[in-house]
Amino acid sequence: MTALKEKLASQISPMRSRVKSLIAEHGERKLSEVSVANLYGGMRGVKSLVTETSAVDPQEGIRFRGYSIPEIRERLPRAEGGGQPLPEGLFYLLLTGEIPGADEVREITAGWRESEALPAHVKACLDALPTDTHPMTQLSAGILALQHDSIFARRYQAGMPKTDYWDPAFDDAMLLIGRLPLVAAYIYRRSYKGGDHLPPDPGLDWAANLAHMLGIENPEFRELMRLYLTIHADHEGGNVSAHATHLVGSTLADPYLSLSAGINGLAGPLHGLANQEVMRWIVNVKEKLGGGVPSKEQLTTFLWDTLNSGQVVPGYGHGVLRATDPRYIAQREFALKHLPDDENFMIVRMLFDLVPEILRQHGKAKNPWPNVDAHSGCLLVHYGLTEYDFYTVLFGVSRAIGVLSSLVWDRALGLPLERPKSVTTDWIASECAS
Ligand code: NMX
Ligand code: MLT
Repeated sequence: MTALKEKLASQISPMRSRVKSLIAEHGERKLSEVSVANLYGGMRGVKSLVTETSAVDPQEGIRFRGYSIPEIRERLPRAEGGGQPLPEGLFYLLLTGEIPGADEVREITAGWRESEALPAHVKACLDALPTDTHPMTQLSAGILALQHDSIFARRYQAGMPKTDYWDPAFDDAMLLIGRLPLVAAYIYRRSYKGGDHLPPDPGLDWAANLAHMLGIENPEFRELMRLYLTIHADHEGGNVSAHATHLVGSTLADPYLSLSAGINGLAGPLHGLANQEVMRWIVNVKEKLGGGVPSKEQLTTFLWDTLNSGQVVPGYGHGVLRATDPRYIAQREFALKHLPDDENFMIVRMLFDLVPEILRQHGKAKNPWPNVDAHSGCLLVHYGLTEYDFYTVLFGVSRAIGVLSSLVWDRALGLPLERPKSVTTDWIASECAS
């Protein structure tokens, strides 16, 4: 058993007892109310899920097991000579609540990279799809093809006791996360590089190896991948990708089937797909104006055109946040350090100055500030990753770390099938009339 799995195993029994006594002592305690507006309003703010790995404060943003983004950037182990946290360290933190040392992180890198070959049937499955199939559809299909190797599914069929569920869920998470960069790079190279695939480099950490397999050998891009794959990993339990993974997992569908569901949710333009939409919006503006950095007046006109035609400004607004997303700030800091004069970054900065006031005047969005997706595209383009449709795949590879950590805890705590009660509009109307 690895040190990580041993640590996790030692935490499960005390946590089960803690939850059991909370339910026994306070089971009837009310934590949230549900209004008619909540029912029709996507349940914003209704406390109805338990997720241990992270929590989002509307003003401060994400905390991973209590640690803010500046704190994890400071405290998580880095690659030799690197300045960004390694996603391997975040995985350890999300699962255990503890900051790992370099040895623990090395063990995770080795674990993720040891079964790195992509089975032939997975390649065949992807190759059966037209190369212009959206990369997120390919990612979801690739994950489903990998499901053939699910240890959870096999052990469930063999008759595993409930108390053991977390164990193969953890093993599946390790194998699946280890293979995701291979799937992502395979999709990228078949979709955009004529199927010229690049073999993994066994000497690299997980994120740097993904950068390598994409075909971008710039050390700064490796650093960007480490940061990117860390900060996109988790955003508490109610976001669509986390919630979908958790919901499907509650049927005891294995981690592959569950993650694929989460990835399908991430592929929506109001969720992760917004990152490709942001870059598309910027390029569209540039094309219409004949290139270069638009003036503030020109950008303002385009922003109002977007709003007046009934579309959203991608990368702005949020279901929970009410301030600038700290993940946006982390990417902005990276850009200020490494690409301060980049043309697209200049436009992203101008949008930061303009959009919040315009959204306020527009008067609809509860949060006029940028979210994580407003920034990532300009960084990726800078290093040569210019295929916007691929961006959400990187988000998905990262998100797997968070949602699969949560899924392991779901199984460890024996969380049941999720099945809320639905009501009809007639029922609501008659309740309101009484
Ligand atoms: N541009 C224009 N209108 C907006 C925006 C925006 N960026 N954000 C919210 N609104 C509108 C929203 O469409 C709604 O309009 P209506 O009443 O006509 O339905 C109104 O403002 C109230 O929405 P909110 O309560 O502020 O936002 P909600 O919680 O429903 O949705 C988002 C949150 C993120 C879906 C929404 O802000 C949005 O569509 N943003 C643009 C897409 C985006 O950036 N998504 C990525 C989110 C982060 N991620 O990776 O998942
Ligand atoms: C996320 O990272 O999942 C997004 O910011 C959306 C959310 O939290 O609802």
